[in-house]
Amino acid sequence: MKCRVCGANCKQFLDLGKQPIANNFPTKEEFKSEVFYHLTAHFCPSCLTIQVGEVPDMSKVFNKDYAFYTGTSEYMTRHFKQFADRIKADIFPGLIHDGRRPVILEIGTNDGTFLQHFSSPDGPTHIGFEPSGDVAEVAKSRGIRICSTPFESHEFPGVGNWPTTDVIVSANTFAHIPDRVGVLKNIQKILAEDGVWINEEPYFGKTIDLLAFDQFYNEHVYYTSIMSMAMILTNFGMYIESVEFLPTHGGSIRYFIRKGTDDRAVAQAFVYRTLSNTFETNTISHLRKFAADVSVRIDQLKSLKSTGKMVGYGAPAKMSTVTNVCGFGPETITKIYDSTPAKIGKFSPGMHIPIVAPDGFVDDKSKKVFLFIWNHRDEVMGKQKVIDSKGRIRKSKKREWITSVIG
Ligand code: DWN
Ligand code: SAH
Ligand code: ZN
Repeated sequence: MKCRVCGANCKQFLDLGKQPIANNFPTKEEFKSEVFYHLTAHFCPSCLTIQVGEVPDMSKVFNKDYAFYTGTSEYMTRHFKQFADRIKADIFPGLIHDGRRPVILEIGTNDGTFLQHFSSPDGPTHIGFEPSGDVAEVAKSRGIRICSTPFESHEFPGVGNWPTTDVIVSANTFAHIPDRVGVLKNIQKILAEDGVWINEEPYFGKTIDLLAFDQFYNEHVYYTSIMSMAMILTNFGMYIESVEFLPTHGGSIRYFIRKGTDDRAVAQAFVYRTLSNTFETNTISHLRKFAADVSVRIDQLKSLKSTGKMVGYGAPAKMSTVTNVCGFGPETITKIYDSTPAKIGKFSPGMHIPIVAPDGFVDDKSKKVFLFIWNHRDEVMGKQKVIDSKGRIRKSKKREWITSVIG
């Protein structure tokens, strides 16, 4: 395939076969009309971008039936509150000196878990871009101004008509948009000269360490490395000011990105150096080794089919990749407990495992549980304590918890 960013020929390193749309939970009547695509991953030797091959039509992915709501995790809710507090305390004061209202824009607002902290009438000027209608409605009910056009195709009026934006935030969304060049052009256009774009997403170095092959699915079009980000940003007159590593989604990276060019190259060189000896320096050979290790891991997981039935806990998008790659249907995983109302009563994409409400889990007799939300392990384990009628905490049931990832 040709690289979506620079047009060079890419090298394929991973093939996870035919896959359904990961967040499309069908009803029984919809089994026949499910859309499938071929999930492969590729490396561009020219701009170092890692990306999937085929992506389904985005209107089939991000629409009124989008099933992921950020607010389903208490941990992520706290994470975004802390992030918002930090922007108010540390970032705004450095940018706003004349008492005017700051301007903040979010790409991929979802249910407004982050942007709700900026939506009060006396707060900053804010706007959230969110094309998925159902989650956007929740955001709107929180007083958030929503633009439903995909960010990269929004025609911002010329300078003077759109207030230059002080802070742009994208969390787990930049990697979801195939037209990366379109996103970067619009950011370039609207970001204030001294503004900052803060982008966070799962870090691919961590995905490699954990063998987290389930981070590959149709929504994750790109897999971030600092080197690739730095190279692409240079072409758009931007640079990475600093990075932070976060525990969210199993290991994420947060980039602070500013406008600027050559004189900031020193900062970039520092970033590269801190990451030497990781996959960042030797990409294609590391990627091939990763793919070989993934294949061994998948074979190990497939062998679970012969060791008795299990139940699943959490029905994330990652679950779609695991169940479809390993061939786990209801004969192996009888049901999956998940707290999202939009998923309950439906079936898992492709393999059609029933999704049920989490209440029944406490009485479930299964000894083996496949924890698909390994990234929320602490939060899930915190919920396993059983409180008896006298309010005493009893030990949780002894169960074996299995995950797709290692470690
Ligand atoms: O990048 C993305 C991230 C931000 O979120 C999107 N492409 C889609 C989504 O990825 P995911 O589906 O892998 O996300 P999670 O956060 O791993 O999925 C959480 C799922 O688990 C939800 O369906 C809610 C459910 N859940 C639960 O049943 N019990 C979550 C928790 C914490 C729980 O205790
Ligand atoms: N920021 C949230 C949601 C991440 S899921 C979080 O970190 O939890 C990705 C979100 O991006 C979805 O809500 C999806 O509808 C939205 N999205 C997808 N394509 C987009 C685009 N082109 N422009 C803006 N938002 C987009
Ligand atoms: Zn490229």
